[in-house]
Amino acid sequence: MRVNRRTLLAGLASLGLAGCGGSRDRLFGTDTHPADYPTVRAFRHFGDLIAERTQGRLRLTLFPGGQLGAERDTLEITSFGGLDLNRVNLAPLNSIESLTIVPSLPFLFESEAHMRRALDGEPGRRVLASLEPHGLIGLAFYDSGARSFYNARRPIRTPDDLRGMKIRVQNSDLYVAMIRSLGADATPMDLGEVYQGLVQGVVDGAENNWPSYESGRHFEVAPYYSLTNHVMAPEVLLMSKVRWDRLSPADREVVMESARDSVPYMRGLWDARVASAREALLAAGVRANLVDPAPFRARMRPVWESFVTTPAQRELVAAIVAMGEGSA
Ligand code: GTR
Repeated sequence: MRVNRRTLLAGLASLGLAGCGGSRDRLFGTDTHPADYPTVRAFRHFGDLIAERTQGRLRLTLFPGGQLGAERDTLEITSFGGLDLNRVNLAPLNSIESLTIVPSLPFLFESEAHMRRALDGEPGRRVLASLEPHGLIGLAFYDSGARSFYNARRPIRTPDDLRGMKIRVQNSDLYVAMIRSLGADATPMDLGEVYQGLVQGVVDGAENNWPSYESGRHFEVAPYYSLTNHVMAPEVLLMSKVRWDRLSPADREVVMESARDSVPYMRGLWDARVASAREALLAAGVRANLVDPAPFRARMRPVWESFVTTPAQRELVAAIVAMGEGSA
């Protein structure tokens, strides 16, 4: 059953559980994905570590499956203290904090290894720290692999194949610009609306990684999956600063370390899920095709130029590029 989120949040608030003080021991969290998705399983593992390390004093109650709403809405609620913990993609943070645009840039990372290295290192720490003035404590990055295009019409081999198509993107101006630069029409839409959007022809296609393409069952209505691997924007695990500020220094350390310790667990789940989703989808008849990324990458120059504008963003781009295989 779907929980009415207004009622639920009002209920949490009236119980004094949603950011209203006291020495409560519950941590309320949300994730847009269903219970078996790697982000949600890792989130639970994070909660288990916290419970174990506080002898059961701090416990996580997690609402998965988008029960509490789309990422941009739950993000707002989290920054005001109405929710304690949230796992979102970096994209809906792009309009909130400009440094988050950098790891979201198309064709920034040369490989998954490069992405993990950069996010585990100083560049990742810089992005997580940039969220605090917005009421959010960045705890850790989770993997989201690489996103590729899928659609109901034809295989995409060059940007021209996208011409005239309506492509759903996450709620980020960066991705609207990316799609326009490829000659297609961009339609920002919440994840929960994409399946129906594809069925009704509101959009012709979308883009995502193998596990989300499978989990949302989008492959049923958009069976051409073209491996552009154009974006590797990670997932991020967040805590509301309102809640963070009320934790003791010792509990903050527990929360931070438990988040970090859940990352290797998540990566194991992630790699296995990418492999199983790919196998299941190919067996289900998805028509996947390899793509030469060069002409797609070439179209991204003006996008980078208009979205990387501050010295802090430029320094971050340089730091990440310097960690790539090509610069070794
Ligand atoms: C998924 C990601 C979600 C959400 C979704 C989307 O890969 O895990 O957090 O951002 O993509 O496309 O909306």
